[in-house]
Amino acid sequence: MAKPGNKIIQAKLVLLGDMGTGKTSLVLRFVKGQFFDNQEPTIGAAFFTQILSLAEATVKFDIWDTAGQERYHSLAPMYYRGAAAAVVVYDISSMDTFTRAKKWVQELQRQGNQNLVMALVGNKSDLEAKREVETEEGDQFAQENGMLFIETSAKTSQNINDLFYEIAKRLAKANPAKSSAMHLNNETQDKRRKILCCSV
Ligand code: G3D
Ligand code: MG
Repeated sequence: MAKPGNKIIQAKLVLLGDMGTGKTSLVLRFVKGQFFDNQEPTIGAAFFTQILSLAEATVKFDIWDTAGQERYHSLAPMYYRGAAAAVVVYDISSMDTFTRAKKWVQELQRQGNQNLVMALVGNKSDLEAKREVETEEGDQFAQENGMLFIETSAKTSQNINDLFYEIAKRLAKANPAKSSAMHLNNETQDKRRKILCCSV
């Protein structure tokens, strides 16, 4: 819950990355605490919201989960334009998805929002036996590009909350105080949102 005097940040977050890397699964794990072995492919894009309360701020995420297929590529700018944060996802068991993730990072850099908080996520860390992308490779690329880096598993939920907490922390640092306790009093708006609270 928002603490009195705590700043509130509304942040658009976009998930990008190849189809099948686990973007929808990551969001469903974060927003609903669920995971499906047979996750329906996303068509176009899907929208989710979630609130995270940190000690220093309450962050209200508007999350756009994109489809990832090449045929939807031309729609991507619609989702990353105006975003405060972008999460680029690859699958640690597929080098092709890492190559594709690097391309997304380059595209995000070209679109020129200097303040964009970017995270590189190596998902499916539970598939260690099938790993094709070493942790160091992901970490190094992320460092070179000023991104957060984390390996996650939507399946086991490893590091999923940490990913969003780290992004929220960076957003809180980057954002000057913004008003609007009113948003949090709006029960209709928040009815479907699960409020997570943490002590970080
Ligand atoms: P996408 O939204 O990036 O296209 P999805 O990816 O979330 O639809 O996930 C694609 C497939 O990967 C799904 O399986 C899903 O269950 C699986 N998956 C997602 N995250 C993980 C993970 O962390 N570990 C493992 N082992 N699998 C994961 P299907 O069978 O439906 O293709
Ligand atoms: Mg999807």
